Amino acid sequence: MNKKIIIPVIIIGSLAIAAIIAFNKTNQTAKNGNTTNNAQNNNVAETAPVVTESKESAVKEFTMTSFYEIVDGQPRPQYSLEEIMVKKGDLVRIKITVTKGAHDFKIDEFGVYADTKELNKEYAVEFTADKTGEFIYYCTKPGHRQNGHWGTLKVLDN
Ligand SMILES: [Cu+2]
Repeated sequence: MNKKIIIPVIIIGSLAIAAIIAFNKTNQTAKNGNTTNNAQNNNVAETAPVVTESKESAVKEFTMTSFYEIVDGQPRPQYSLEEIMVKKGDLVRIKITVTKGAHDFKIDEFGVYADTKELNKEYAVEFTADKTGEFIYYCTKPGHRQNGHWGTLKVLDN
């Protein structure tokens, strides 16, 4: 009589304990999982705005036209901006639209080149001004630089 009752009690008790242990383990895993996810989310949330902010605040955008005009019977090619000033580390974006003639745009020291061959089409170059100094942007078409088709990029120390 007693044995008949005790054995089922032991079995049920064991099952109950096993179930409790299993449940606790699952809970811990779930908690750990959540903790990990939260940590990752926090990292993303903390990092993302900083990156975006620094990028946006550092982009220096310039827009210029590129063309020639006749001065004293001679063609005078030129850029509408004769000088561009940025700070070291800035991401520089220069938009160039040729409105008259055939021209291009080059900065040797930053490996920047745009073949701005289509009239009235906006071309853009982008680079990081990672060194200070004064650099010349110019048109490589024969005779253009000598006749004025150039400007100065000034990169200042922070
Ligand atoms: Cu030119």
